[in-house]
Amino acid sequence: MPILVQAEPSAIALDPARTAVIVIDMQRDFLEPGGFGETLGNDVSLLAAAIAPCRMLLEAARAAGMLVIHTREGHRPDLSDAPPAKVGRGAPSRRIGDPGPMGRILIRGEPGHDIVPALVPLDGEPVIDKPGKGAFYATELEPMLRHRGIEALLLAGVTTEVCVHTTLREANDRGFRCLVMGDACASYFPEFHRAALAMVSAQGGIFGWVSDTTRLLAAMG
Ligand code: C5J
Repeated sequence: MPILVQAEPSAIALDPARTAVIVIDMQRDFLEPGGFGETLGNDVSLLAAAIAPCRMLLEAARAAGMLVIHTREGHRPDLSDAPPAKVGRGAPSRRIGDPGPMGRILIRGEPGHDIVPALVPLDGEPVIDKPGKGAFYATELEPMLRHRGIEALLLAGVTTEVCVHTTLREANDRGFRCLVMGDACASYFPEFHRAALAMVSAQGGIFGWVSDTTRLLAAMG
């Protein structure tokens, strides 16, 4: 049964059976002290605002039987999938692969790579491990969506202007309709968060639609 979600720039009709929720990179490495985000000089506490809305989104999606997918940004322990340009840039306090208080920074299998406890995936929910910012690059996400007949995506997670936006742009070019859940996204830079959301719905929805969990839940009844 289709639902109509109020959004910018206009309401969007969604068929829950053909819509997937993608929760992007809600990992300890980005949200907790001692991880990748903090090594870059960020105040990681700013991302906590997205946790409760992501949880509401997950609960609503699961209750409606929607496909839920989680992503994690990170690299193989031998760094063979980590571009030297990514590992070497900037002047972080610790580089990707260096030891830190939550294990090696941004490395698969380390505690920092885990999704935060409040949003742990349920058994059976796919988790996409991605080496890049976009969830489509070098992953099996696209066939996973196509095999299930998915045509629309609800996007949430961190950070709004980096991994959420990169995934949104990749999805948009692949023909998926994208609805960004604004309150379920967050950035270390509140002004980037606002601008990133505005970019989605500007020009009649150049990349898609923007809404929030309050309006989604109202639509889902
Ligand atoms: C970043 C991400 N910000 N998940 N990654 O490096 O947005």
